[in-house]
Amino acid sequence: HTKEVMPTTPRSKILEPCPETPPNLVGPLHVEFNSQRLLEEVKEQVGSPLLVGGRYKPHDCISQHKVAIIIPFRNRHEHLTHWLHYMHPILIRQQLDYGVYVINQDGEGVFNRAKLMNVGYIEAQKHYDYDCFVFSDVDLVPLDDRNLYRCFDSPRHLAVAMDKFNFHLPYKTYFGGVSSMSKQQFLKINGCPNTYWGWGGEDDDIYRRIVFHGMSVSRPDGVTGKYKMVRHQRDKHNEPNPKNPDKLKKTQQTMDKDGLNSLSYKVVEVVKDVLFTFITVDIEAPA
Ligand code: BGN
Repeated sequence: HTKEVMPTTPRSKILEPCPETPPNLVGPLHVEFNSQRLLEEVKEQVGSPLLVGGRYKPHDCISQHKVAIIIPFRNRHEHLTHWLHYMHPILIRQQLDYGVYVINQDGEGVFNRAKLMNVGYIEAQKHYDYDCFVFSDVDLVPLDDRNLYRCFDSPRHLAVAMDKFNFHLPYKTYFGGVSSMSKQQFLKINGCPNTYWGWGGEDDDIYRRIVFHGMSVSRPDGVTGKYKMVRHQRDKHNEPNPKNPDKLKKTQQTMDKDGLNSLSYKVVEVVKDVLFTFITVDIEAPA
């Protein structure tokens, strides 16, 4: 009496690299910010594929893109909930090996978006060996999932057709909203400036750093690059700073001493949620 031998399916198959073009993208997306969303509901709806800290990697292929998504943040929890609701499914379809880092400016001092971007770049690397950094405003969601949240041969500007600018670039050198840079590209430009307090100009400074270091900016086309912005009132403690336009004239002289190599801050708290890692930082803001 011989035992029947069943053919066995291997438990751990050797994984192949994910394809260059993700196969499950759907193209144009429906996005609306009118409904109230609760973080708990979003967790139930999109949280199950994620690892704690807002981390994910595909299970059926090896992702070619280790991406930290960095969100400069303060007091915009409703926007963050919308962002998470829409972005996690998109990033999963894009087959990224990614993590979401919300960099929360502690206190009520003047806001500094670009310094928070530098902090995100440094802090994310304490969690994983990221090779690509996508910097996104919390109120921007792409209207097409073919707009890839990964890095390219040149620094990339992703938010090229925002609804608030009538689905056009407001000007040719605009670099605001959502952008990506590889580790190598970000190091080359010494990161972002730390000295743009309040609203305006920091994105233009980053654009200039890129150009002054001999690189160009890549972009998706105007259809793929459409974005919807959550409508909101101007934030407190983030007024347009009249000093910023003058600073822009000096980018070339200041960029190699104002940036990653002069960054100083203190981590106040790190909280890992299912949908994101929330890092509160003291960036020594003026009152
Ligand atoms: C520009 C701002 C950008 C902002 C865009 C779009 C400045 C520098 C002064 C010359 N630049 O005017 O930071 O992203 O508008 O709102 O303020």
